[in-house]
Amino acid sequence: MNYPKLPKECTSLLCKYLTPQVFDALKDKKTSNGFTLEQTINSGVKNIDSGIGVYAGDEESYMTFSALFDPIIKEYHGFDTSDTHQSNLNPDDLNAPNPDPKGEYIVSTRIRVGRNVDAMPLGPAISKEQRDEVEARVVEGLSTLKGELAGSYTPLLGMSKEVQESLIKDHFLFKEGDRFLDAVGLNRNWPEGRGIYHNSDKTFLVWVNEEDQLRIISMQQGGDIKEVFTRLVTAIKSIESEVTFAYNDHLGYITSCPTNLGTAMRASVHIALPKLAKDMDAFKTITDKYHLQIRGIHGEHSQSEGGVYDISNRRRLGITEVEAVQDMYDGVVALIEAEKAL
Ligand code: ADP
Ligand code: DAR
Repeated sequence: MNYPKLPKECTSLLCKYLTPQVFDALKDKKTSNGFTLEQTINSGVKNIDSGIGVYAGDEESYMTFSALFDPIIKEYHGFDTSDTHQSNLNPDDLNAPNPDPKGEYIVSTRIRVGRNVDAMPLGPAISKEQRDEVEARVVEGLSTLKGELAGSYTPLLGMSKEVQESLIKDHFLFKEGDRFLDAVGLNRNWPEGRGIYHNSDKTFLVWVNEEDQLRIISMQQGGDIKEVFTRLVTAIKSIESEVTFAYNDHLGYITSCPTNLGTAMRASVHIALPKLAKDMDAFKTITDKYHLQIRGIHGEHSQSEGGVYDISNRRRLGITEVEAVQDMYDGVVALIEAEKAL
């Protein structure tokens, strides 16, 4: 493998930290699953508009290619190699009374975590047989869900295009053919082994074998962030009684993308801020202060519509789940105050 051609306009963390020295140190290494440096960086090499540009094929990748992952993790999360991650999934520790009880600003709230099955390769390095085994084990774990969480699992294989497109349009299902995921092999054998679980009113959902092996999602209309978090925690604990998740004391919950390590949690609101949107400098001053990320309303790499934005916590590693949700909550309170002031 030769040093990749990385155009000077590339601003990803891959382009920043894959120096010729790091490349030479890593180019002949591979993990026990055979995952190579070339596979680790291929998404960022093929998609020069990546923000990060790297994915892990297994938990071991974070050690084998640490010379590249560590500076990326440090820059994205502010997290050092000597730091340890702490988890706190106790909703009692969250101070989050509904910041918009009249529903004037917050359209909907969604909190998701990524999880991967312990002792299995991650999506980029997994075989078809292993991925099918993950699907079967996760579906087994989903059968523990009771009460409002009870629901059904639908494999993507055999799902009608109409149903699939309707679920995606309504923000319930992952999109297909993501080029960033494709370049690292996360779409291999698609749609086999993939699917979606949800309860009857779609306030609780689980994506199986997309970017991570599980995306556990709680969501609802309005701004009752604490209720959404509480539902998610109840579900995580129920599934975890059957399925062991990949976790270590340094990196927390293990995910294929380094931006999701630690809590692997993204807590978001779709919020209408039409006045603030006219002054994006003021908008971004607030989101920077509260460590927030701005996305469009159809997920990552999409645009906002009608002054509605997807606002979520940016930090996921080195803070607890309660702190991640508190980051989002405190930032949303500040954004609503700024919108009101205008
Ligand atoms: P993820 O959050 O899983 O990393 P995306 O940002 O692509 O992935 O979002 C996945 C889907 O969830 C998209 O359809 C997006 O519109 C939807 N979504 C995210 N946050 C919210 C929210 N607060 N309310 C409703 N839908 C949401
Ligand atoms: N394609 C990656 C996305 C990074 C963060 N989002 C994830 N993991 N869905 C990029 O480098 O832009």
